[in-house]
Amino acid sequence: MAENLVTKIFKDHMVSGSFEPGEEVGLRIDQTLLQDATGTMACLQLERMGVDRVQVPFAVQYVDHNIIQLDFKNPDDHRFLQAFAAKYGIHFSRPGNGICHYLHVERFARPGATLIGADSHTTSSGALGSIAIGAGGLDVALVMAGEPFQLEIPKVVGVELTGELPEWVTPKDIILELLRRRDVSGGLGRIFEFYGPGVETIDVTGRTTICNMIAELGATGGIFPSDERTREWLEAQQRPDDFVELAADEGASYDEHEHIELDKLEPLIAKPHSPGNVVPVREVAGTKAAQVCVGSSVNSGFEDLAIVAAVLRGETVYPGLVLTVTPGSRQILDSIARTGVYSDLVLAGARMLEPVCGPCVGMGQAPPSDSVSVRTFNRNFPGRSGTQTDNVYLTSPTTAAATALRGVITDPRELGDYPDLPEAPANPAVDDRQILAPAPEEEAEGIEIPRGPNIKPPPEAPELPDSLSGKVTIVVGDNISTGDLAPDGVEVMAFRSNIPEIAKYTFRRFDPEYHKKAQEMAPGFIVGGTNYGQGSSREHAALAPLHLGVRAVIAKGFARIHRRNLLSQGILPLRFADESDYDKFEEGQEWELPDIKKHLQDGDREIPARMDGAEITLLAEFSQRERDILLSGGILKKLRSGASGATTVGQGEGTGPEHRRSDH
Ligand code: MIC
Repeated sequence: MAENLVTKIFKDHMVSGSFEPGEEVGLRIDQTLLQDATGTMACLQLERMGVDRVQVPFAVQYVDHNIIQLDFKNPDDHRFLQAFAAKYGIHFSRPGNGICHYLHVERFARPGATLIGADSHTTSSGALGSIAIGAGGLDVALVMAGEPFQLEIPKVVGVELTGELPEWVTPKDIILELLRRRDVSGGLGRIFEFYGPGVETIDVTGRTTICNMIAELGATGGIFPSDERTREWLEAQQRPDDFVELAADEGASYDEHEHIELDKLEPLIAKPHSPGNVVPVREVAGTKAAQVCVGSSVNSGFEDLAIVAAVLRGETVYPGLVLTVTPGSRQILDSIARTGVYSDLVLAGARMLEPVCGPCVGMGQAPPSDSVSVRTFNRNFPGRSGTQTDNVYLTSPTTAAATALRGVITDPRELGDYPDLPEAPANPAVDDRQILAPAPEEEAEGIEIPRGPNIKPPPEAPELPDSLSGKVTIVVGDNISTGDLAPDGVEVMAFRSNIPEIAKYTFRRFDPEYHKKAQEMAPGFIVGGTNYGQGSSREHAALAPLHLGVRAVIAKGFARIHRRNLLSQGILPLRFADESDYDKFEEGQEWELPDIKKHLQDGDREIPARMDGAEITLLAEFSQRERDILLSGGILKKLRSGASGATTVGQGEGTGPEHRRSDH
């Protein structure tokens, strides 16, 4: 039967389960990725698993998020991670070398491979035909320890691209169009596979933009076929041997369809405060902007920066506005320097930042109070920029450039003729000297791992009692992001290695004293609306509530990665059987989950919850494996109790020759 690309790669990597929609399968993973803001917790948990070296064919640790180094905390983390990587067999990309997603697409992603990364935008590597999925640190650690990655077979959405993008309209507008159609949870449980004649018109940089922001749909991933554009890219990256042509079979079917006529697209923009709040740029044109930021983990490729430079060549950034530009990697920085893009930007007044995630996660460059900031980034959740009263719009580099020039949000088509762009250097400076190989196994034992005073062991859940009573610590609304649970920004993210400290910022946007209240009420419950825990993969959004005594989250619906993080840490993610029961919950009430242990053991899908004589039904929608994890009090406890968190199939088994490589 004709198969789509996702099905082919899944089948090639499945080590357990069967390929039925909704079935949980184990996937053999070829590569893992960590970044510094999620890496320390992942490493500390890997250490607890008792493995000496990673058991995955290729693992890499990037340092790109926590890089402001206000004091000892960030550099202590970097030092810890470098030593840990050397000892455990992980490649280490030094700070300043680039943003993990760009570097991975440049140097390591390859067609047909599977990649699990502790960052929601790991999906970027789908641009090169990988199945690339974001996960929490503990789940990535589990894969590094040699376990397959467990997930439900996703639905595959076939996105047919036809025609060609008009001038000034960019791949960013394609992903914004999908967000306009489906909003921030319209991709839940789905992988988006792009096909059709329009695909060849999108280069790898553009594909990276689309696959990066697939995460904003709540999707598991996005994938492009591996074609001539892929070959060109891999050849330029001096990795021709990684090329293999991959596409869906002729006539392959998909679970759902989208059709985007590229020539009919127009410049789009997501208004505050959600990436799904998309409208045509012309609808908000004229809005005064105080800041424009180009770059971050999306839209910081050569082509993205070249168009901004071309628009600004010989001009100056509007006086009432500040422009920042971030290249995605050292290689891109070198390319823009060699082609004059860098100097055009500098001369126009852009503030050039180093190749790190930077302002995208509130690492500096916060906008002024109550102002509008127009960014080519991927998220605009409230306060993420570092300014609590921010108004962040997300858009393409062309709209950003036009806005930087005029000082108000501007449809780039108003600028007239599309400028000539410099060609990207045919052979970018491929230089892996900033990626350190791990120490050889025989030297690893002797490596000491330095732990600064801010690096604290992660908490673990207590055992699940027979019946669980908990106080409602807070009732929150729909689309709560993990940024509300573990905020972005220099101040809070410096505590990514210190759960007791980061827990003090939990829900600070709603109640700065939440952490004290939750601790007094413990054991506690959180009550949420739909798409609870959207956004980032940060497991701190589960670890911090765990530290504060939260034992269950009851919500109308969960974002994929956060639900998994709660579960892996032994916190119950439960859904309302009847969503109107949400209204019955108030802060301070005490609810009981009677016989919860027995219900989980018996595999019950519906469980009761009681309060003062009232009873409602909650849904315990767990696989057997997930029930076992919850009954044990989280993955780490389950591992220690002898049973693996997943199947017992070793990582190396079933590795086809075409995917077995000694380096990656
Ligand atoms: C993000 O874009 O939200 C982040 C910062 O990259 C996160 C990772 C983190 O919180 O460290 C993500 O996307 O998972």
